[in-house]
Amino acid sequence: MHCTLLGVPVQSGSGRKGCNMGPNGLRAAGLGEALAGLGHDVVDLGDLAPAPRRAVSHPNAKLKALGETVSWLDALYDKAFEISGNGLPIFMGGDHVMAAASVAGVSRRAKQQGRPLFVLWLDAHTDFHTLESTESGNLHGTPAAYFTGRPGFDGIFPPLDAPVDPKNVCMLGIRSVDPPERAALKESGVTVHDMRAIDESGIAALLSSFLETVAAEDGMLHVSFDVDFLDPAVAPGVGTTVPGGATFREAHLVMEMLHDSELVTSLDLVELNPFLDERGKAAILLTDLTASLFGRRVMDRPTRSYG
Ligand code: EXY
Ligand code: MN
Ligand code: MN
Ligand code: MN
Repeated sequence: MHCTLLGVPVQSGSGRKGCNMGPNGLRAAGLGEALAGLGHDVVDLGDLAPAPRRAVSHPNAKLKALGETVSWLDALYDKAFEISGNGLPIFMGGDHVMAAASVAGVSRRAKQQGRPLFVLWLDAHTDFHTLESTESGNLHGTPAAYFTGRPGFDGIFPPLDAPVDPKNVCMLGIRSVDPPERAALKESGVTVHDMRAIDESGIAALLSSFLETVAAEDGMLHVSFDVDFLDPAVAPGVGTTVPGGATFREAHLVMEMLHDSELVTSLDLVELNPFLDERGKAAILLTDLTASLFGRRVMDRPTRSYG
């Protein structure tokens, strides 16, 4: 596999500092070396720079750092489309607002290839706020609303050439949803598996069923991995910890199953905040999880065909 690493050191969407060190945290934890050690062809493009600022404004006065954040999205949207044409891009965040542009860019690529894009959203949060509904004003709470084509982003976020069908989005690990997000999700067609669903059904059954659909429709699959999907006990290096998250083994199982499915075509690793981490604990776990997605295993297993 040809893997392209791209650092996206945006932190303005999170309302706090430290996520801009995320790409270097992953490099220090040995992400590139881990993938190369598994036999992959790895290129690290270094860090993206934001595009020149556009004049943008919105009536919601709570929005934080709109202009700065949009300049990152403008740059990443084009870059994501470009690099998704050659191998598997890994977008190293940076806060989760960057998924607005990484997903929109790879969705444009999927449209060009005549295939549907599916998104697996691994997160404590649904990030389904519009620019109107966000209470915190932190734009990392909005990307899933944007790329599924919810209204109100026009002329502010990059033009969305290929909205992702909400029915193609599966959210896993959810345990913090704001009331306006809950109401909008109910109408949307997005599949939301909260932690209770994981407790009751087991994470493997929920993921298998989604992968069946991706394969049956010959979809491309983008995985957006927010560090706060994980329980804070195993991954303290994130600004938005929510107790009761995925365990070390649940997370590895997800990544191992994704590997065996051979369906993943792009990946975000977001919200790592090395300033809040404990001796690289979250950075190392995120690196090890990514290695599982790219084929690290205890014992050999056959790939599994879905669909
Ligand atoms: N729903 C909350 C808000 O809108 O502020 C929390 C969003 C956290 C987003 C993190 C990255 O996943
Ligand atoms: Mn190459
Ligand atoms: Mn998130
Ligand atoms: Mn989150």
